[in-house]
Amino acid sequence: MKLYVAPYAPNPRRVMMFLAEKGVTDIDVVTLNLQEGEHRTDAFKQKSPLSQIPTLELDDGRALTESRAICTYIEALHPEPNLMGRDAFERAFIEMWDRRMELLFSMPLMMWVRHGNPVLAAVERNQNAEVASYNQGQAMRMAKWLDGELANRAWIAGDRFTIADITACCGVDFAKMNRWRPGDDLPNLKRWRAAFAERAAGQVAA
Ligand SMILES: N[C@@H](CCC(=O)N[C@@H](CS)C(=O)NCC(=O)O)C(=O)O
Repeated sequence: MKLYVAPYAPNPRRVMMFLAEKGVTDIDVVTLNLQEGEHRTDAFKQKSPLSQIPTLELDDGRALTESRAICTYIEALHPEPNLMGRDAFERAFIEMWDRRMELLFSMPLMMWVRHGNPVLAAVERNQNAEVASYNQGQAMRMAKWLDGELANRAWIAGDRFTIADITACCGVDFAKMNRWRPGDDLPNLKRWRAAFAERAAGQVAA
């Protein structure tokens, strides 16, 4: 199998962190240069019609895009350590937290960076300062709420590490490009990020 990624890109990093936690090393990682549009070639669109990464290409030529779908596939191939839930309730509970982290936290953080950081002008070709500002506000409100949630537990979906932690971390780390990271005003989020750094997923370069 081949996994198409790019340096600094948060969604491919989500999959790379998932693989690191699983200890999976038998996937070829292919690095694309987004600034030079290597993901927009006709050949790559055959694999990823929306020109997005991560893209996982199976040995038989079938492909998956969408980071969470790729993680679901990896979880099925490598069930341990479990990152997406063991029974019906836990699977749904972790999915609930993962979707909250993706849609309500990491997405606004990423949109803030994509629309607000000049370094990404070649990738986000319609940068809009108002979009950046709106998403920054959404993300900061969510960060405060999440900080309160983490006052009473170690990890985002409970007392064990799951995909929801990986998803949140992708957004948090991407926002470093806009010089933001959880500080002393968000002590529980800061503690959570420090604990993340000790794990296998925490060793995957941002
Ligand atoms: N929902 C998708 C989002 C994928 C995505 O936005 N990937 C970015 C990199 S982080 C990308 O391919 N950007 C290239 C572009 O938009 O031109 C997922 O979770 O995989």
